[in-house]
Amino acid sequence: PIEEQFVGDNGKKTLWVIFVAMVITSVAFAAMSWRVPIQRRLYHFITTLILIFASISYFAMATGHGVSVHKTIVRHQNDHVPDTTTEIHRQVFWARYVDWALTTPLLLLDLSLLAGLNGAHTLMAIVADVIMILTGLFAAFGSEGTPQKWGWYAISCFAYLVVIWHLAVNGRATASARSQKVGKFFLAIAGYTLILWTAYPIVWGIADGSRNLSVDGEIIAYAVLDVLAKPVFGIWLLVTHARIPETNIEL
Ligand code: RET
Repeated sequence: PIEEQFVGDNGKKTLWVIFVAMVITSVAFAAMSWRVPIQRRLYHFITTLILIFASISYFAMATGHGVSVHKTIVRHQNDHVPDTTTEIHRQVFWARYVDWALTTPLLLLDLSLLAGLNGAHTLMAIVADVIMILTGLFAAFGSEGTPQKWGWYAISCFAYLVVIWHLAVNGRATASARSQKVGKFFLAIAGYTLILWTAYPIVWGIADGSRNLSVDGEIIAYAVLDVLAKPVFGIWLLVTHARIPETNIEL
């Protein structure tokens, strides 16, 4: 038998709603940047860019373009009758990986600049992040329907630990060296980021990995995470940055 796991009405509606939310936030962040001198718009620039990429990716998913159908064959073994198989056809949204490959490095750049992390640590965190997303892409697409995808998943998780190490250990030290205020703010926003980002591989494992969550359920779970990781993160960063002059970076 064939089991079809496709997007439904709730999923479609959610994609459109988040697309609109991302566009509105892009415009709002651009507008916020006009209120500060052009030399001080680095965080605004990076954060607006993150929202623009997210808008494009959600548009691609909502229109049904950033998606492909995947086939997995599940074998049911039993002792008495011949083995039976189920073919699972599931929609996988590749537009997410394009989005993540661009926006997670930019989010890390925001955090690195805030912490005053040096160029070497920033670069290594970003490289590990790109490896995390690309191996996650292989987990989802390069090993369709094979158990080896969990191997790619494990590599991706390892790269994620490298990202965390750079940010949590080195970022925290440089942030608190800048000033007590910067240290406190970095601890809060990086802790928030850590919790949110860790939810992504969990959702992936349940949805894409083991196919135990419907496509609509997956869309809604990622939608909540995306709103928290981009618009909410961005507002928090830009508003607080404006109140802490020592986080300024002159271009
Ligand atoms: C994957 C699957 C493989 C294992 C790991 C993953 C991590 C993904 C992360 C995504 C973060 C996305 C964000 C989007 C912004 O809106 C690729 C899901 C570790 C951490 C923050």
